[in-house]
Amino acid sequence: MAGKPVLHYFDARGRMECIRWLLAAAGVEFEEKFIKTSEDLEKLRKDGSLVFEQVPMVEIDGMKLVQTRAILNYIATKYDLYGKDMKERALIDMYSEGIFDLTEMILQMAICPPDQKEAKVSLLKDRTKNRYLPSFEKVLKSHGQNYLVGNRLTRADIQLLELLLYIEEFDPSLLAPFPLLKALKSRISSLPNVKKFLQPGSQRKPPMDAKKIEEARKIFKF
Ligand code: GTS
Repeated sequence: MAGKPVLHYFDARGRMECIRWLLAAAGVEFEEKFIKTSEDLEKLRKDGSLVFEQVPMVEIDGMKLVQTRAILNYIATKYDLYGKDMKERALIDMYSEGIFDLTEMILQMAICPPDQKEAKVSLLKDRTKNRYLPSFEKVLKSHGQNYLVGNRLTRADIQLLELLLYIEEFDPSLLAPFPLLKALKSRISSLPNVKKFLQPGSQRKPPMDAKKIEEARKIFKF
């Protein structure tokens, strides 16, 4: 039997967190090897473990996979969280990409220079209130189902839950006008695997504080 997937990344959310979420929601146990210094990253590069010299990297089923979306696609396919046919998959991809766009804005805001912060916060609030949350609320309203696609759990729901939790952390009032999204959030949060991942002590990561950001800067040289 294949061993647990091994996740190689910095000990923080970043691009790996959506992968942790998907594995956890699928009920898959995983190990983590944390990159603590630029030498650790260099070692992985020298080993030939990183196709494009970047992380996240996940060892799974005898492969060393990089590129966040490729990793998520593989896990979603393997654990049947990717819809039942091409059309469902196209919808899932479309929603996932929207979720990536807003999640990326949130992650970028956390590490942006202080003089850009106000503008980023204001754009983020605007996009959340006026573009992304209304769009997802409209999708749920249009079909009246319990999940975004095909009336069953897919990777899009998991990614959306992760995003909604970040939004709530950033400004809880932003979620208030969206009853269907709030209901989706509670529904997915109460699924047993997800509930477990939400408990303290799980492999879910907290927001980055100033010390973590500094560590990340040293490793990834941004
Ligand atoms: N397209 C890649 C993905 O989605 O996985 C981008 C990966 C990426 O930029 N990784 C950064 C990295 O390895 C680390 S992080 O931004 O995800 O924290 N940077 C080092 C480098 O040399 O690019």
